[in-house]
Amino acid sequence: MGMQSNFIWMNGQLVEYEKATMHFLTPVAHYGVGVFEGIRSYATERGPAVFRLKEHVERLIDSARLLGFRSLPYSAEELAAAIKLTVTANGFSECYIRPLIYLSDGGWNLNVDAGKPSIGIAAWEWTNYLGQEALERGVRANISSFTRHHPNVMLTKAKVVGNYANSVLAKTESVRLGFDEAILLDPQGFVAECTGENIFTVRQGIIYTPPTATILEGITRDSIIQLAQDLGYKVVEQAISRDQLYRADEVFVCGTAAECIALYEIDFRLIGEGKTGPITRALQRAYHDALHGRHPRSDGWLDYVNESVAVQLPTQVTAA
Ligand code: PPE
Repeated sequence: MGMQSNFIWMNGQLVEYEKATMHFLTPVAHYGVGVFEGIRSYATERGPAVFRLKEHVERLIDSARLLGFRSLPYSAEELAAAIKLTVTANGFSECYIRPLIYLSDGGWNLNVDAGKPSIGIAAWEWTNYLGQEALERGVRANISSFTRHHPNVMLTKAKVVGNYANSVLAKTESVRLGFDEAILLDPQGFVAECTGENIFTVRQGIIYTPPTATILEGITRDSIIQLAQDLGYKVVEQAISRDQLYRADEVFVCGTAAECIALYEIDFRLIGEGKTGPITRALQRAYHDALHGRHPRSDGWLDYVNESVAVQLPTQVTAA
């Protein structure tokens, strides 16, 4: 996977890729005290456009607040402008964007208040997150032997860096077992989400997805629910058991990196006809149309980078 780019935005400056480094003694590397976002920019007839930028920036700031940061050096408007600047500076027609707010400058003694938040934004070309075959055929998944975080153990609403050790455990186990992705159950034993995606099932024409209590409130999840309702499908948020997954007509996962991908086999059981089902396909098409500016929802969801009004960014970080 090439993560190369020309520039990474760090604390108010575009820094050359090779120079975008952080010190070994940066607390985020030792304790996972940071929050991040995963955003994508897509090619449209009007040039590159960032998908649901406002919602991603809001969640980034919210994640930081949930983790305990009391103030940030940049506003939502400034962060959105910095994200678009990073896309433009790198000249990608399509890319994945990774903002990270991390504890730096003396945040030891396990106290967020003892350090300062630093912010970086990288962009790279990230395609086929779940493999070459994923879009056409779908992928194979297992139920992980690892449980998703209890919300009193880790904040599941926030994209905290440290949370992802749980995803890494589940994904590594899954791939070593020969699967493509892992499904994690919540501490009560109901289906929560995948390592980097939310999950949906379809049975007898109705779409089901787990409630949000123990999962990340995915922005793709929200987009898919709206697109499904536009197409006239009923979407029900309810607890889903493992056997409800096995006997579903269709199961699919969605997330910014993965986009919208069918699970055609779970724990060695074929789901439906063992291929991407018709409702998953219809939602996949609607989602891709929305991403590329070809859907009635596109204008509300896309932020066209070349048409943005410039926002003046402070160059000095003045953290609280
Ligand atoms: N659950 C988890 C645990 C998760 O990490 C993601 C995104 C989602 C659900 C879907 O959220 P959204 O992107 O807002 O629809 N996972 C990000 C990180 C993936 C990675 O490997 O890193 C992503 O898709 O960007």
